[in-house]
Amino acid sequence: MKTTVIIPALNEEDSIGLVLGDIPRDLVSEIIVVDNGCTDATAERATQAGARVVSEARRGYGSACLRGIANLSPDTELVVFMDADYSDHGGELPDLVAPILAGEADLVIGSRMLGNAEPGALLPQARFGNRLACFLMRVLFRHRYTDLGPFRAMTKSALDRMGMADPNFGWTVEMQIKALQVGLRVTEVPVSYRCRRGVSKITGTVRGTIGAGTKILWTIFQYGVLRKSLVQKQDRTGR
Ligand SMILES: Nc1nc2c(ncn2[C@@H]2O[C@H](COP(=O)(O)OP(=O)(O)O)[C@@H](O)[C@H]2O)c(=O)[nH]1
Ligand SMILES: [Mg+2]
Repeated sequence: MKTTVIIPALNEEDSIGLVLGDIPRDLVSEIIVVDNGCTDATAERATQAGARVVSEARRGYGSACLRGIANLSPDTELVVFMDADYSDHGGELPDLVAPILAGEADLVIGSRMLGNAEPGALLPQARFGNRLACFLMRVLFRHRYTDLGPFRAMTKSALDRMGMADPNFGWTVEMQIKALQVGLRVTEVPVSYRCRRGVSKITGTVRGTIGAGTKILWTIFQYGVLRKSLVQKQDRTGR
């Protein structure tokens, strides 16, 4: 399957080359790094390391992911997302896509809870937030997720069916909820996770933690309690 990796990046010049260097190129047709207004050398380093760099002026993790999706070549069949901070192990990409290639899943979440997270790589607030979000999704959507990890793979058709929209921190949980709503086959595989290079923008900051925590809970509440559905969303946006 023609595979593209999308990597949202905000000032990750110390790590982007390492991230790109570990991705098994024989399995991947293209790597898109989304420069979300970097003020360092991330874009140059990503280009040097063989990625296609596209820019998104609107800040936010989801906005960057959406820009990456808008730049997929039309024949892409499989899409992988991962972070730019060298926390995810790109070398594990074959394990992540295996259930899709075997025809057994449409969406695969790399779970750091089932896998090996290096001590300190997942901060206590991130662990707590993941556990709480997964508990709420289990209660409201009757599916047992163990993580909201960024390293994930899906078919392009699954991605299209989910109609992703969140511009920032709600991105991962929105995807996991919509996957259930549209009836995708979802699975998790254990992945490793290492301490990031450079400076954390989300869970390593008070602002990021509060912003992400609030947005994740609000997203679950909207879909689970207010019953905002994908269909309603599509009506509103005209898509
Ligand atoms: N495009 C984009 N990427 C972001 C933004 N904030 C964080 N990132 C990227 O998203 C990933 C996760 O952010 P990170 O700071 O590592 O969050 P943490 O893992 O929770 O500490 C990294 O690859 C960042 O470069 C943002 O506003 N826009
Ligand atoms: Mg990180």
